Order: sequence, then C-alpha cells, then structure tokens
Amino acid sequence: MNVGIIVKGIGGRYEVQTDRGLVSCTLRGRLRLRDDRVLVGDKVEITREDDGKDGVVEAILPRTSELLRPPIANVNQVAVVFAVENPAPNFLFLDRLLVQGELLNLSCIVVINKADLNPTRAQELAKHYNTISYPTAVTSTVQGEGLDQLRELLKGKITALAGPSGAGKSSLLNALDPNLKLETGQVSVKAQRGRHTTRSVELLALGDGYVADTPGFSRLNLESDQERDLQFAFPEFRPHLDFCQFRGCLHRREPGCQVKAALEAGEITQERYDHYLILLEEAAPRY
Ligand SMILES: Nc1nc2c(ncn2[C@@H]2O[C@H](COP(=O)(O)OP(=O)(O)OP(=O)(O)O)[C@@H](O)[C@H]2O)c(=O)[nH]1
Ligand SMILES: [Mg+2]
Ligand SMILES: [Zn+2]
Repeated sequence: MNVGIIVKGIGGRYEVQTDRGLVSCTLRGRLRLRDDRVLVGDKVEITREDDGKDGVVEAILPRTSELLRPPIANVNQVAVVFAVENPAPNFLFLDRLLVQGELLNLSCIVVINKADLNPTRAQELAKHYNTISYPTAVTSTVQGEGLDQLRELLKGKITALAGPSGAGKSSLLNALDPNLKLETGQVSVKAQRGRHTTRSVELLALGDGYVADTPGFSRLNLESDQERDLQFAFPEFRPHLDFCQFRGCLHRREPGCQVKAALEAGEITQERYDHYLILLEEAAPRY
C-alpha cells in the first residue's frame, strides 16, 4: 500500500502523486458507489499494478478541509491574487474572497501582481493588507519581481489561488515553474476583465507544496447563517470584539461598540468597515 495525493481527475481516472512518481489510478468499486465524490487534493491509499504506473485507489484518508467552488480537498491556504491595474481591483470582491477563506479557517495571503504597471500603488496596497495581518507578495511576471517572496509563502502548503480573471494567476505559476506551461490569456480591453482562461481543477506540485490554479471565481455569496461569524473574519476587528458594551454586538449602531471606536481612531479603515456592513447585510437571516 502506498499513499499519495490526487492531483487531477478526468473521466474516472485519477492521477496520484506519490513519493515514487505519478500513478494513474481507477477507483476500487466500493469508492465508485459512494455518494461523496473523490476530490482533487484527497490523500489516498493506493495499490499499484506491476508496471508501477497504474494503480487503484483503495481508500480516501480523512479530509482537513473541503472547498466547494472550486472543488478541492485539504486546501490549507488561500492566495488572493489581483492586479494593481488591468483589470482594476474591486476591493469588495477581494475582501469577499478573504472573508470566505477566513470563514473556512484557511490561512490567507495576498498577492499584488502586475506591480510593473504601478509600483508605488502596489506597495501602498501591500501595506494596507499587511496592516490587516495578511502576508503579502508584490509581484511582476514581466520583471520577475517578488517571485522568491511568493515561493516562500507557498512552501509546504496546499494553496488555492483565487482572484479575478486576468489577474495573472496562471502567469505567476508559469514564472515560478516554467515547466508548467499553463495557458494564459489577454485581458480584454473593452470589458477590462479577463476571460477565464483556466477552467479545470488540478493541483500543481511546486517545491514541497501544491497549488491549485483555479478558474477565477466570479461570485461568492455568504450563507444566511454566517451573520455572527462574520466579525471574526476581519482580523483587525478581533482585538476589539471582547470589549464592546453589549454581548452580541454586531458593531453597527450599538452604544459602547469598540469596533466603531477603533474605526474612529483610524485603526480600522472605513472601506473595510463598509465592506463588513455590506457582507453583514448579506448574511442576515432570511425569514
Ligand atoms: N503587465 C503585466 N501583465 C501581466 C503580468 N502577469 C500577467 N500579465 C498578463 O495578464 C494577462 C492575464 O494573465 P493570466 O495569467 O492568464 O491571468 P489569470 O489570472 O490566470 O486569468 P484566468 O485564468 O482567466 O482566471 C496575460 O495577458 C498576461 O500576460 C504582470 O506581472 N505584468
Ligand atoms: Mg489562468
Ligand atoms: Zn461592537
């Protein structure tokens, strides 16, 4: 018996990365019957055929996490990737991705790409996300800048790349490992949006970690039972949460709210606070 990780699945065949190379596997019958799908990222036990290149997945080991969109198991980090320009950043969308990562208890990092287009702004944005607590990398695939920094952040992790289409996710992975040869696309000038070049889910081995180059998510809404959890998904709110006058404070108009006090003291930015209110509205229970 060998263990490995499913890096790709197409039409009933699964590529499993083991420490002795890639094995192309089918599923043992009882796994095929099970309701829960086998996911890319699943750690599995396999038996090999004599040639060593083919095998059978015998069992799936317990998952530590499960992403639904894109469907990947055992992700432990989300990298939110965006371009400083072209396409212009949508900060609410980026905060939405960070909040989703936080709510799933994944560690989050921020990658500010296309720094060549506006180096000063890229540094400003890095400072913004650093202040919130997020590790950041400022990168340019054109100038080869920030790649070591990014490599360091990806080390030993299973990372899902998230971010708008056209941000340069596939380009960054190609820059980190030219052997990958991922397809990249032009950002359409008219829409200023990318074209969702990347479609399938696959884990790419990078150093001793894995990265999923996911299709740019287009929409991520909160569930209606996440109203109370949302405040914890804003790391800069956390030091203040225990000190509000009212237990159960949702930091809107309640008196003695320490989150509002931190906002007024400039420790929390107006933009992040506004995004909190928008997402809070979205997560309100619907009767
Ligand atoms: N100026 C500049 N352009 C870049 C940089 N990185 C990528 N690009 C360009 O941005 C465009 C989009 O890059 P992709 O890597 O396809 O973007 P993506 O995030 O993978 O997009 P999807 O797969 O659609 O989600 C391509 O034309 C790249 O050449 C960069 O650092 N600087
Ligand atoms: Mg891509
Ligand atoms: Zn409060």
